Amino acid sequence: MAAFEKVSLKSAQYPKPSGLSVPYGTAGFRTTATHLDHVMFRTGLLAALRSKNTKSTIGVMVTASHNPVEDNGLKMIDPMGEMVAPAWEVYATQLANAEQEALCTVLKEIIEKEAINMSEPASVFIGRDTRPSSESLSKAVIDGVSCMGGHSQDYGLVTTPQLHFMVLCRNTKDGYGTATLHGYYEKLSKAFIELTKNALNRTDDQKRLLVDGANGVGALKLREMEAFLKHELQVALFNDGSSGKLNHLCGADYVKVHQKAPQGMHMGPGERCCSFDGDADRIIYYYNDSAGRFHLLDGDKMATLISMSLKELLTQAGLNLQVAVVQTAYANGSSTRYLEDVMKVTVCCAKTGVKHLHRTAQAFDIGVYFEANGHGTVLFSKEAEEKIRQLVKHTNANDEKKRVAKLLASTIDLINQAAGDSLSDMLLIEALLAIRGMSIQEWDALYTDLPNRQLKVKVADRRVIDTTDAERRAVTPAGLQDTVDALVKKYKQARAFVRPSGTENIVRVYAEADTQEGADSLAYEVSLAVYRQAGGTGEEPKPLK
Ligand code: G16
Repeated sequence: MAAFEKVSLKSAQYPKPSGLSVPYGTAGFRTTATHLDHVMFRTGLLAALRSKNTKSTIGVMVTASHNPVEDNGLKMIDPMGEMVAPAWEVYATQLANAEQEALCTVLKEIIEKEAINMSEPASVFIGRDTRPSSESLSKAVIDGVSCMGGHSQDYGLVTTPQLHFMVLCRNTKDGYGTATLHGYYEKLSKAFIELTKNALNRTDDQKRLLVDGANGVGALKLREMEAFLKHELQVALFNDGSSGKLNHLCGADYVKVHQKAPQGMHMGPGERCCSFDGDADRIIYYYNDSAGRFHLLDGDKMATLISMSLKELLTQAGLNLQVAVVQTAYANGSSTRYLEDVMKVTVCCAKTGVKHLHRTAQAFDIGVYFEANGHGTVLFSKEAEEKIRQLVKHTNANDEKKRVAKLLASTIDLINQAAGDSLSDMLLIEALLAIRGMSIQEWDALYTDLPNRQLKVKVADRRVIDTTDAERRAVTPAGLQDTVDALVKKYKQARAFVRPSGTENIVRVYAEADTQEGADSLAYEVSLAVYRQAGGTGEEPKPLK
């Protein structure tokens, strides 16, 4: 077959470094950029196969998101804009790690197993972040697609969720949107302006938002979108990439993990601020109070505000639809208690990784899913969306119910249901706060987070840690969970867990307790246990100062 000859020839340009093995992790492949040429080329091959297999357009986003600028990676996007199906993650890993001579055999095995009709056309959308390595790596993906006789559309610099949006638009017949950047900005901005019309007497101060662009692609795209927002949001943009380094001392991950403001942000007391991550699929809010104390409003707080607002609107509209919230083990204990006990919302816990949360959220009329790190969105079932849109059109419904149904319909239009999206989530939070006439301080006061701490531990092989119960308990190495359990008992209102990261070569430790000293000390003690019982390397963890 001509395609395989081409693959053999072309793959020589993208040789696999011998002995190198890269897994498809929490959100795709991710490692040092210089190790990725062959992975990109081979994923291009696979994306073309997935396209033939699903008779749909597939996406490949070249990014390493929150990782340092030296890293890179990619995320594969399935037809409905969601993360690629688990079976194809396995194929991606097999293909990426096949030795050069075995490449065509592995390809043929996948084709056979999935009964792929090779005469089908293939279409792949490609995007990339602002890393210096991203452009050439995306060319390798395009080469892979073309070897399989596929057609690529290269969107160039886009945020990850923008590419998810393009893929979803292309594959839906019912007009989810137009698969262009213009279509994306127009859809979101129109919905945002519709919603904020309901917020009367908004002052310029209330419209002002300070944004940390993580020196990444999100900053560029926010600048492009501003013109569409018609001054309904007045953005002061910091870390826009013009001088600083991507994700360095800034961005959503830095702010969340270090629980402090990013560098280069000039925050006045009480000013509403937010940070994107490197590919703009996460967002974190925060402010300094008048005493200069830093307050973080993370994914849990966003899920709370969004689900609370949706529940109230549904009640006002007289619509009986179930709202559920999906979290992960990182969700602050206070948020789960507030959602369950005060708001009476169904709460589910999924494994880390948006792909897991997304699937869990699909089971509900309205599934609000957020990781504490700020990655999340809202999914509306077809039936839920239909009920809302019908009420808007319903001639006999009373005016107030119709007005509320319109608010809900605009909310649906504002949300990027394909993926967590910094731009879309930011506009949603801004619109909800405006409509509710709620300040960031009032939002923050809904509940008080339990003090918590996240740490990273370096080990020789992070795969020695295996977990269960949505990653809340370690099954291996033997004895580690017993140690964690014993440590947790020493502290009040405490909880801790360990899990191997799927994006960085480390083990993550999370601890919470009734005081910050307690959370810090528990996190340190658990880190030490990981270091000692799971093959730690480098320096032993030290107590936090
Ligand atoms: C990715 C995933 C997130 C996950 C994060 C950290 O985020 O999309 O779902 O929470 O990695 O994962 P881990 O703890 O396994 O390293 P991003 O924004 O880096 O793509």
